[in-house]
Amino acid sequence: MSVFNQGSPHSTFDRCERIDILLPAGEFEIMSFELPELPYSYDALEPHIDALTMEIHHTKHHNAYTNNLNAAIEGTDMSGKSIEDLLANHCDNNAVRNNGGGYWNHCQYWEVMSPSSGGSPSGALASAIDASFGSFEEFKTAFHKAAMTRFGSGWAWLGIRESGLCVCSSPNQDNPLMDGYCIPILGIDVWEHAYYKKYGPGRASYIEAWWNVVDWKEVSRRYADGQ
Ligand code: MN3
Repeated sequence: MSVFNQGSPHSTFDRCERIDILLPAGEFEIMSFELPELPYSYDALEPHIDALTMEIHHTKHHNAYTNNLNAAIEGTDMSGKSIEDLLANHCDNNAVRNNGGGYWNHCQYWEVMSPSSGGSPSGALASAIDASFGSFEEFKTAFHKAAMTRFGSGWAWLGIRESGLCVCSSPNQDNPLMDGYCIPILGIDVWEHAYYKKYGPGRASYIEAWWNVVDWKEVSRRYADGQ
């Protein structure tokens, strides 16, 4: 099951039903986003991404975005809405924009990486990449450039547009779901907290190493879902 389903109202329904016995209807909050468990251990992506970076990134950074998102929507009419709804319709609220983006972006980041991955895509995704960029190598060059030229902190994305696949980047914790530019299917975190312990200021080295942990099966699944 996708981690994006965790924290939906349905996942806490049983607990809330019990709460409903104690409280008058309408006086309880059912929406709480949860920090997802990683689908692998913190050291699983070594040597490309080090264990300490993964642990801090997950338990501190992603956890903070999750908690701050819950605090931002608690007691408002945004409580109970899906993360996709919040990103598409409530990003005029800066706390939702920054922490909702941080929540979603990191959920996808953990899922599009896995040990024993790397290589190149196959099937329909490979064909789409060839059609949109010319070749897998040309796609990687475009993606690398987008990740390198994102000034300061942000993300680079591979996404689906009506015309085909695209590469783009976003600042801070923004993502393309906020303005509908594309449906992102692969995103790399280029905040320094994602790489500085191992690579120092060497963002390019981090990006090069990151290709070794991209899970193309998962990216292909996201491509199929987004069609
Ligand atoms: Mn991050």
